[in-house]
Amino acid sequence: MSVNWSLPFEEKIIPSKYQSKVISPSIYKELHKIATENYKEFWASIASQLEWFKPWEKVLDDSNPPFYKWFVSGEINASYLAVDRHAKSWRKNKVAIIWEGEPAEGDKPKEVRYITYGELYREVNRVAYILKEVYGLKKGDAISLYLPMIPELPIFMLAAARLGIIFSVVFSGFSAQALADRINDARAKLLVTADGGWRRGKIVPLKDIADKALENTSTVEKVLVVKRTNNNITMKEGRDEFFDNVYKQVPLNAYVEPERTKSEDPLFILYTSGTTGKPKGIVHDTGGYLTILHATMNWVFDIKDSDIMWTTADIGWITGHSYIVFGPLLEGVTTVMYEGALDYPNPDRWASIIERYGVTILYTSPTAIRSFMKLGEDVYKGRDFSSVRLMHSVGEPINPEAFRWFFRLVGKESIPFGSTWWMTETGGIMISHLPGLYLIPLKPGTNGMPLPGIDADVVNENGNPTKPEERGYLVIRKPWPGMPLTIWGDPDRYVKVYWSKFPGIFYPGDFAVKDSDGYFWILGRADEVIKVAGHRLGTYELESALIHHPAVAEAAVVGVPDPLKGEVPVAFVVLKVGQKANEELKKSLNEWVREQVGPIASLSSIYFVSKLPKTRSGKIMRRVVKAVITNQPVGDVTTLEDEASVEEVKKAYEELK
Ligand code: 6R9
Repeated sequence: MSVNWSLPFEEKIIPSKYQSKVISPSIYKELHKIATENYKEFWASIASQLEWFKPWEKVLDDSNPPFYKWFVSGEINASYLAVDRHAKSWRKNKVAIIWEGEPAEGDKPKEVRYITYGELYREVNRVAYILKEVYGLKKGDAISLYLPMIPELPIFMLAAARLGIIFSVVFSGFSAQALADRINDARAKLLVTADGGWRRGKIVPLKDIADKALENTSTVEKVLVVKRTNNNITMKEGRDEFFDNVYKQVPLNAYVEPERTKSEDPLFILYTSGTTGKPKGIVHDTGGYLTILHATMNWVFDIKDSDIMWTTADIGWITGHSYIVFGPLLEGVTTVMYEGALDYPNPDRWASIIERYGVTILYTSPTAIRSFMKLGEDVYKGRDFSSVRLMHSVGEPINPEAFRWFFRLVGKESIPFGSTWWMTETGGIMISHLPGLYLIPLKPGTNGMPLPGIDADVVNENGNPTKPEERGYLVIRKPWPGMPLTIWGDPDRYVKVYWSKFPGIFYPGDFAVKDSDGYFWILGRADEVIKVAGHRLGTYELESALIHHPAVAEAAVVGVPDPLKGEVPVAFVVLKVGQKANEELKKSLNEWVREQVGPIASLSSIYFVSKLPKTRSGKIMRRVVKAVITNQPVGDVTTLEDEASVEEVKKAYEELK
């Protein structure tokens, strides 16, 4: 199948400021080949640049695939590497984290904190002291962190890592139910939350949501509450404690010895959406994860000691874990974090952040760029972007228009700007431009090429490599550092989801094409996962929420293209007999879903139908629903139970368009 994707496969741009780093795609391919053929040796050489307490005994244990273990028995500690090493060096007074709270109005935020490595060291140690001495937590225990974007979040992550306590950050836009599911699955003993968080001038009542979640959990013994918004909350005797009260009792110079965690010990669990209702707890190791971060911070971000790096994501997602917290701190640079929204209270808050802190490395998303673009260039007149020397995008495919616009506005068409492909499961960036190493020319919309040592390819249904410009599935053939250890508590599912479609090779679930120069273009998900404004959601999660509503009999949710958010979810709903289809019910269904899953799960439209396209065995054919509403050929429908259902979907959609 040869398809015209109307992508600018041929357009090549050489950023003038990185001219000396530019090499031709064919030379890069040779370098890539050598590293990838010798991937164990190659990754060992990268890992050896980190500081290990004890060297590994084996580079890769591949005796039980796909449960690979990297740098087996090597001893290393993520918190020691990200904090102690710098606090004990000349970087002691260097700023590790610049944090700004949500501004009330205007350009100047009320609250800004510059946390030096020396201070971070003290805070992380004091919090580790609390975890260890006050709550008696130890290596292998799990804790959940349900916090807004405040410095306590990275501090708790680093304190847990120091002790080998497995942390699970739950994005603060998730609902009580989603939080309860994640706490239960992780078997978390402690929950750390806040009274609330600021977003667009409103308080997100995190403690209230957490209280609701805790009604349905059994493992959490204690709750620590950080005061942020001072809203009224209820504290449960014997269970809840204000963080401040505990913290002030900890000796100022508390020191907690970092655990000699093993490379293959879990560092964290991060839940992500898949194709079934239950979120998957992706477990990351320690040594492999730090290795991929070290590699990508250098190759992809060309990181230097003088850099101010700003990743505009939320720490609740993998991008925040890797490139707000662990990546930048591992390299001893300054990382910027902000609370609230990029365009509140002023539409150009993001530009003001770049200017005020002199951001040099910018990592953002296509959705963010498109929302800036919508306002037109005048909004940014007079803004100084000259500090930015390199930028990348992540989270979803970037459309060439958005690429060109941002490249001109911020990049002055002279600095590297790529779209880095990776996912929660890969731990770090896998396909990208590598301005820190050698740079192949940019093409608007492409992802570039796989990193050295990353054996990615595009294959057809039979697992054979596709021809240039032919659509296929993205795969990764060889293990890499940063890959998951497993799905928490469900190793069979890990094998089934990622390693079974093409036996023995990793299947991420994305469609991709490779062009004739060998550049990769990731086109979007091949499964029932959608990216709404860069947030990963399973349509199945939304469906499960809908069918729990008393009025709903059946539901199908699919993602449809959206000019701003990339994709948005729309629902086709079959009501129970006797239920009235009206606007009021639509509203209540939407509220219901937001409540069940979280405010990020807003359905863009709801359509009522009397039947859904299903196979004869009763499975909803979302593929058919999606084809109908996106005006694509419906393809093979021989297994369809009732063809009239297709017409029904079409009619419902057309009528409301
Ligand atoms: C890092 C992150 C992973 C999914 C992935 C893919 C999409 C991410 C992309 C991209 C095209 C890019 N994706 N980066 N698609 N170009 N540069 O986003 O992780 O939330 O787990 O999502 O995001 O579809 O499969 P995660």
